Amino acid sequence: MDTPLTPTHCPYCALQCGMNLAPADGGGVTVSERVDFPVNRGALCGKGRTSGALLSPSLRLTEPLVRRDGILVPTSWEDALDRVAEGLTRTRTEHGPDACGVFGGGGLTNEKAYALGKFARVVLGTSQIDYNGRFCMSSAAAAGNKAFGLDRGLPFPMEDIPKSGCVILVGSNLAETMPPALRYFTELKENGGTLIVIDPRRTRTAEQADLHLAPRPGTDLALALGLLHLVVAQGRTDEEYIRERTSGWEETRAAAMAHWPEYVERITGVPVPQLRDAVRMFCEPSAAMVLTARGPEQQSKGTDTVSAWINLCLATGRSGRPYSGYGCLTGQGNGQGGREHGQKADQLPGYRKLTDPDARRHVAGVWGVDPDSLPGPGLSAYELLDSLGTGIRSLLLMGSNPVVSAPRAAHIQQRLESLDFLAVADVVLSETAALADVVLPVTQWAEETGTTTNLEGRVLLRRQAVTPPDGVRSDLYVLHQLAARAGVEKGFPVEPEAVFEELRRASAGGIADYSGITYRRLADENGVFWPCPAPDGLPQESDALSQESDALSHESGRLSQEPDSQPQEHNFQPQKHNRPSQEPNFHAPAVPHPGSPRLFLERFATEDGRARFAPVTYRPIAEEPDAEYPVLLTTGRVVAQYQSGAQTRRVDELNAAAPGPFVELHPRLAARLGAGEGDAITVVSRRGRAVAPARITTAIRPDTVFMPFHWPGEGRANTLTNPALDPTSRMPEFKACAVRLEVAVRG
Ligand SMILES: Nc1nc2c(c(=O)[nH]1)N[C@H]1C(S)=C(S)[C@@H](COP(=O)(O)OP(=O)(O)OC[C@H]3O[C@@H](n4cnc5c(=O)[nH]c(N)nc54)[C@H](O)[C@@H]3O)O[C@H]1N2
Ligand SMILES: Nc1nc2c(c(=O)[nH]1)N[C@H]1C(S)=C(S)[C@@H](COP(=O)(O)OP(=O)(O)OC[C@H]3O[C@@H](n4cnc5c(=O)[nH]c(N)nc54)[C@H](O)[C@@H]3O)O[C@H]1N2
Ligand code: SF4
Ligand SMILES: [Mo]
Repeated sequence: MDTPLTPTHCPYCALQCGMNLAPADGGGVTVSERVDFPVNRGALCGKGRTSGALLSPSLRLTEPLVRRDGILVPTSWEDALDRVAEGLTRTRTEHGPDACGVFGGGGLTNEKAYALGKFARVVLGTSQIDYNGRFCMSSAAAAGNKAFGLDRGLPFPMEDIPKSGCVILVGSNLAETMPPALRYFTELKENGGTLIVIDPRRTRTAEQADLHLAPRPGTDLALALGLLHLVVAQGRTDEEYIRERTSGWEETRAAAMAHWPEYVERITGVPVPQLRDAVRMFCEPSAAMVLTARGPEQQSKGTDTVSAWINLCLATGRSGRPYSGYGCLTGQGNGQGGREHGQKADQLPGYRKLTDPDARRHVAGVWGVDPDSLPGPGLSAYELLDSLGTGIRSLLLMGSNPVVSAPRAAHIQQRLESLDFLAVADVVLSETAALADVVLPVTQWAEETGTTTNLEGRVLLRRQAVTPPDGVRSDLYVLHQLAARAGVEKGFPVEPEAVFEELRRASAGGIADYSGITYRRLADENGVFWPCPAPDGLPQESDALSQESDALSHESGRLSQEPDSQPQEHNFQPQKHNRPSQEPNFHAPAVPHPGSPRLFLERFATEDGRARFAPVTYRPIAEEPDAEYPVLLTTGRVVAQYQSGAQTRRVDELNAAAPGPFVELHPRLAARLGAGEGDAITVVSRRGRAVAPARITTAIRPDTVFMPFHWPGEGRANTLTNPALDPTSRMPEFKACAVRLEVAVRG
């Protein structure tokens, strides 16, 4: 007999690889290949293949925990939820709503991210909500919004990559961070295109490159400006495109011309001939792309750095043309959708601005509250965590493990410990959950249904494949119960599809418009790209939902307002489709919008339809090496561990492949220190010290060391990192800080 297969998507990264799940003998699931999903066509990395392991009740949380006499002990759901409600209510009463904080995650489904943002604003009435995506792609988002009027990581599907003529990958090690995506770059080369990789390390990705540039960490801004200088000097700009489709060129050109190649070589360490080779390879083909990831983005000037790469694409006429343009490789499972629906400090669903009166009116209408009751923007992720125990006294945390992943982590751990009350919803007892007063064990991926939006902007349906263990409830249930305890009986449905139906209405007319997307379509069409407006305005409300929203009551008194019946004007036109007209047709049933795989082909999402240059200039990292701290530390990932490791450190096969932290360093640096392979190296920064074994390799610059950040304890890389923030995106400088090295113990 055939085993029933559930087609779904991986719980981990933003590629959201398709996979099939079948119930396994003795519980859990068997993961198998799912070839009908185009992004990975069946291929999975080791994390995806082993993702079923974490369903085992022996590895995950199966009952709520509360702290008694300093120790976490099992309790009932009623008791756990009562305590969370009490903790939050007490803080709210004693210190006001803004003393309650909420911290979310880019791994949460769209439904959860939406409900969490609504919970913060409507139930807690707090402005203090942000999420770990701030540590991820916020710099690229800020630069993309500025230049294009819209932030969708990739404005084209991955399948366009092999059809390009040249791709520059800036600070992405996708051979380790999204292994199945490497295929697109292999195909690019097979088709005669070229690959340039920019990384201080000769990574597995860099090994695939036709040209590898290895700049000093934190100097990508100078590098991009130097390339633009050469583009101008060599007369390789696309003047017609600049005239027709952009604004702000003159100032930007002038700024770039101050960055002479020789000056750029001095800053970056990349020889001028390599800069010239890169310009030639990028400019000669008729189509070319720049894709950035965390390398250039996780810097205290990440936004300007991404702007400089966008400038290069605009000056050469690349963006908004077939198989060309700028894209950001988003990281977390729902890194894209998680940044669109309101768990960000400054944001309402549909990628709306919290400060925009029309946006407030629209969303308040859907929520059935007074627009004036919605708080304003709050603190960014690091600033929020930094204010714990002082400004913020109680925190509800869902989908992040900042004890391991936040910069200056020892300080953040202290801040978490100084809270009056901490509640953590998680699948496992993460290092952060271990500090909580109440731990809520929630359902994960294969145990529930929900949508995610992958790095291409493709909205996907993740389906439930197994029944969760008895003691476990969903994040949506948690929010529903907490809202009810605060007197908000309606508006927080437990059913994911009901939340999605409301999200459709809340996003309607916004930038990230999901109103034309339904669960049915997602199942039938294998994903739909946003924006996807409903063809005849707002979607039909389901009966259940209209009751939900109409009856929404609020602690501070019932504030009723009819939901907006008019969709807002789109501020841009999705490109033309080869489907029938999208004009409303009052005689025939409206034709569904096909979704928008490719953006900007006709115009950009700015008011005038033009892309905006940004006249950025170089500035150094926040903490340059000096006599006391002479070496640069950069941080990142290895293929077998995911993020803070809360999930993957529990999987045997992955631990065998990547058992612990290490310090990667060049033989010349090792020789200066007198360190041998495997020797314990103490790495000291102004924030603290960490110890890990030496891994000696010529694949890294001699002035730089690299540590992965997946582990807690003495090898925690984030004990060292610098929380210097980008002024626009508030992204911390994970990718460069000054350290000194000592040999701790001979191995
Ligand atoms: N195995 C695995 N896969 C993952 C994840 C994981 O934790 N583990 N996390 C997911 C998430 S959330 C994300 S955000 C993505 C991240 O995906 P990537 O961005 O590919 O990952 P990182 O390793 O953080 O950084 C990429 C590269 O940047 C380089 N780099 C360091 N400093 C600089 C610099 O100053 N300039 C440049 N140009 N490069 C620099 C590093 O050497 C590294 O090779 O991966 C996703 N996939
Ligand atoms: N030094 C350094 N630090 C970094 C980075 C770096 O490159 N260098 N990268 C940064 C980046 S890009 C990122 S994205 C962050 C990520 O760092 P974190 O925010 O810590 O990410 P995760 O480890 O994925 O944590 C997710 C937690 O949520 C839990 N979880 C999973 N699914 C669910 C769910 O559905 N509901 C709930 N309630 N919980 C769930 C997991 O078990 C885990 O404990 O780290 C950042 N930190
Ligand atoms: S590449 Fe990402 S989405 Fe694909 S299997 Fe690996 S972790 Fe999962
Ligand atoms: Mo990330």
